[in-house]
Amino acid sequence: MRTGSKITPNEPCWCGSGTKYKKCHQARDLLKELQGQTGEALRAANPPSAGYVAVRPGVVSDRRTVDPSIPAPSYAKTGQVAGDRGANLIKTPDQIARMRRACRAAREVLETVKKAVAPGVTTDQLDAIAHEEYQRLGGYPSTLNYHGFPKSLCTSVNEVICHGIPDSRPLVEGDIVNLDITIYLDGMHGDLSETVGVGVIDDASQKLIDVTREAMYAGIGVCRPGQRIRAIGQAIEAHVAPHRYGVVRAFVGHGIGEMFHLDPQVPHYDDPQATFVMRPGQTFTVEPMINQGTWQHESWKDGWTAVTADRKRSAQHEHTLLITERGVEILTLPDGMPQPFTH
Ligand code: EYL
Ligand code: CO
Ligand code: CO
Repeated sequence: MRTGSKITPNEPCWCGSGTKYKKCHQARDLLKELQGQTGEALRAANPPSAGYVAVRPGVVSDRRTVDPSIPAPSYAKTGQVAGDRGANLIKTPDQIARMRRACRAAREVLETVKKAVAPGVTTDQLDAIAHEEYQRLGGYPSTLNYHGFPKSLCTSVNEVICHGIPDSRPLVEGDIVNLDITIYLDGMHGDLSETVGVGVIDDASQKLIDVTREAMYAGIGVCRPGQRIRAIGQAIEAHVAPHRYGVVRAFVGHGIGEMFHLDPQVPHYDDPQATFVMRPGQTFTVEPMINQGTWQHESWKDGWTAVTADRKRSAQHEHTLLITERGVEILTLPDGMPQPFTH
């Protein structure tokens, strides 16, 4: 760790390499300094609304076990994710049938967890409810031990952008919380999330949630065979721009199937590199994270939780989609809700 006086560019680097500082660690140090200042400066110049209290990490309960009779993905034991992200992106009719069942079950789990959201309920209690519901439906909670992730859903409260770990923190009236559910069922993953209010929430938070949902549907609405993935981010940015919200860039949607994360990556901003072309039989998610302020994030020391750099609130909605001959079908809609787009 370096402290005190600055090194000049032509002095030997502090790391002991013997190389001049300018040829060694100077660029990385400058970047670090800049990034370190960004969040603090943003928060000082433009603080979150009065009455917003920062979310603090709570206590994470012991790992829950899954009934050994439930088929689990290979990482369930190891925490290591194996497989080829780019293999077999076009699903067969059998794979599509299994995707439908997984996505329908994921929706059921989400609806069950949503009903339990109330002031005083801890996010760990939501994890316990989700954990039981996945198993009742014959499924494995896909996030559990995925790259070592410790819980059965992600609960992202207020300024938490995504990958919030369920813990001992009770939900408070006025909070917003994203519930991100993924089930592994019939050999397929089905992934969806919604942000909901806890009790009565302020108008600014409700508007953030509504615009985020609309932005997700704007992105889904451009999906059809022959369309580039880039069009999704363009549509989302166009919808969000008038509200001057931040569109998160660090976390993206993803192909999904036998593996939780497959190609393509699905940016929610306009990325000229997103040249992948949609074809019938592909399945992927659209899951924009939209912030009241800056699009930039910081990570908690736990290594999972991503928060907004200015600590303003963030919302997210997610669906799993199937590209059809005629357009797009949403696989994670609630039971009986008509498809909003052609398919
Ligand atoms: C686990 C793994 C770092 C999820 C999604 C849970 C979190 C942080 C490594 C993407 C990536 C959910 O698609 C997702 N949600 O919709 N990692 C995820 N984890 C995790
Ligand atoms: Co998800
Ligand atoms: Co996802």
